[in-house]
Formats: sequence, C-alpha cells, structure tokens
Amino acid sequence: MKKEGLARWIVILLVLAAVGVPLVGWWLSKDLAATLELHARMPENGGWSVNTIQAKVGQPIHLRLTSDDVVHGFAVGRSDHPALDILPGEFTDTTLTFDQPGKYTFYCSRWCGANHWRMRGTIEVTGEGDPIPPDPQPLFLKLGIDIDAPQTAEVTPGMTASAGRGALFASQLPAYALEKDIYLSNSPAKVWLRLRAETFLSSLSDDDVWDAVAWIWQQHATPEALKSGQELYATNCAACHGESGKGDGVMVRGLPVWDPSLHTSGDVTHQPTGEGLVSPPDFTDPKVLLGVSPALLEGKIIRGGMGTGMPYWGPIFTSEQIQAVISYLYTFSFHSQEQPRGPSN
Ligand code: HEC
Ligand SMILES: [Cu+2]
Repeated sequence: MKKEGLARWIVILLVLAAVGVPLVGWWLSKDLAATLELHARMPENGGWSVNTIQAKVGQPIHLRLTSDDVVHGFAVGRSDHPALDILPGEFTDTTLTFDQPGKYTFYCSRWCGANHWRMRGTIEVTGEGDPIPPDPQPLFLKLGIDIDAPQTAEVTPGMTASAGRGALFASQLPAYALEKDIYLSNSPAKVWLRLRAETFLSSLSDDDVWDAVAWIWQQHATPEALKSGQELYATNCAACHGESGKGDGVMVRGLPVWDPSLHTSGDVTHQPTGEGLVSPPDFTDPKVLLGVSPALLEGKIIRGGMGTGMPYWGPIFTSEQIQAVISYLYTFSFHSQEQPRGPSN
C-alpha cells in the first residue's frame, strides 16, 4: 500500500515535470521576446494592421506575418534583414533584432497594386547605444538645385555614347574632368559643353567628346554598383519606369488617366496625366538623363516627386544603394565598357 502510494506520487511528479518545464521555458522566452502578429493588406484595404512597432535595442521581436488579401512582402529599410514574402492565409515567422536605437521603416517589397509603395510603417527602437547618425545634407540642397524645375539636356550625342570608345581619349582629358565633385554636381551635357570649349580637345569630334563623357561616368560607376543598381531598379523602380526605362511599367497603367500619347510630345520630364499625377519620364530619351546631374537624381530619389506618383526612397535605401541606382540609371543613356551594345535608344 505504502509502496504503491509512493510510485503514484513519482508518476504524478514526472508527468508534472514533463509538462511544466517546457511550459515555464516557453513562458520565460515569451516574456523576453515579444511576439507581434502583423497583417498585410493593400492600402485600399487598410494597409498594415500595425503602423508603428516598438522595439528595444538587443531584444528580439518575433513577427508573425500574414496577408489578408494578396501576396505582399516585408522588408526593413537600410537594414540587411532579407525581404520576405507574405502569403494570404499563411503565417511567415521572422525575428528582428536591432543594435542601434533610432527609427527604421518597414515596407512592402512586393508589387501589390498602384499604391503598393504607400505600405510603409515605422519601427521605433529605443534603448542603450549610439543612435543612428542623421543623414548628411544631400548635395542638391547644398548646391541649391531645384529638383522640380524641368531640366532637359542642352546637347545630346548623335549616337549612344560609349565608355569603351571614350577610353581612347582618357589621356587627353583635363584633371578636373575626373573629379568626383564635378561628376556629381554637373549633368553629362554640362560636362560635354565644358570639354567641348577646351581648345586642347579641338581635334576630337562632338561624338568623341560624348564618348569621353561616357568614359568619365564609367570611372564613377563600378561594376558592383551597376549590378546592385540594376537589381534595385528591377525590384523597386521598373514597375513604374519600365524594365527598359521607357516609363511604361505596368503600374503606370494603374495610375489614373495615363495617356501614352502625351508621352511623346512637349516637355519630356514632366507630363501631366491628370489629377496632379505625371507620368515617369522616358529614361531612354537622351534629353532626360543627360540633362540631369547625379546630385539632382539623388534629390529626386531621396525626396520623391511630392505628389507626382514618384515615391520617396530616403528611409528605404542606404546612400550606397542610392548611388548604385544613379550609376545604373545612366546606362539608359551610355554604353558601358563591358557592354558594347547597351539598352537601345
Ligand atoms: C509608383 C511609380 C514609381 C516608382 C515605383 C518609381 N518612380 Fe520614379 N517617377 C515616377 C513618376 C510618375 C515620375 C515623374 C514625376 C516626377 O518627376 O516627380 C518619376 C520621376 C523619377 C525621376 C525624375 C527624372 C527627371 O528627369 O526629373 C527619377 C530620377 C526617378 N523617378 C527615379 C526612380 C527610381 C530610381 C525609382 C526606384 C528606386 C523610382 N523612380 C520608382 C514614378 C515612379
Ligand atoms: Cu503590398
């Protein structure tokens, strides 16, 4: 009788331990790392179910992501957290940990509709550590460039300028032509005009000088930057600007009152499509990109079009990524050294 009672107690204790220990462990881990369910919905359906996520430095947050309508994506701007797909009716789990206090932007990384890019929210990270340093003042502000004024190239080449051919004239170029500041703050057309005025280059034809300008661009656009820029463009820009840069991406048709006939005449950079929206410019038209400096492009990309349909990318991309996209954009107007036949004009 006594023995039996003892055995029963041992069994009960074992059962309690088997159930209780994992339960306590789960309870503790739950306390250490907050779990948040985040529903993605198209902006028309209400957007993210949570717009501001609070986080503490060094404390992981578990996210359970799901979609209430179509396929969305989840990504965190200026971080190396990989972008995730969020499928309707399924849960995708991920863990975020931040080691610097500050504000981050989370956003949808899958094209879900014309207002896709409005699917953005904030992650507020508080706690110990050096906060994320504020961005340096962008060059277009320092230079006082009006990024909203229409800019078209004063001059354009007879054929697509080639960095490969331009290499032939590299040794004749003045030192200033290679300075980073000159490159960043001048449109290719401005650089061309300045070089064309140099008497020591008078033996070069106009197209030779354009090739030299393309070569100068190539010196500032590393192959790695071009590759990364191409990927960023394909994921973030092509939906509106088009794979080929012509401004004919699928999302443009989703914008109200898109009229392709407006796109071929008049001012190439700013074309009203109605309701305050303008269509993306045709990047393959040399008048567009050869008329704008990297500094202006940077300003447009950071700040966006302010109501034109061009999103702002400042909180999403690192400055390195923005420079990579800028380098890549000029491939719509220049042939690079590795690419004798680039995007056709
Ligand atoms: C939702 C559609 C949309 C997306 C996505 C988009 N753009 Fe635009 N973009 C526009 C529209 C519309 C314009 C023309 C209006 C304006 O200049 O503000 C424009 C204009 C621009 C201009 C100005 C060109 C000039 O000559 O003034 C640049 C540069 C640009 N976009 C770059 C980008 C880059 C780089 C990306 C991706 C990181 C991107 N855009 C993503 C719609 C879009
Ligand atoms: Cu989305």
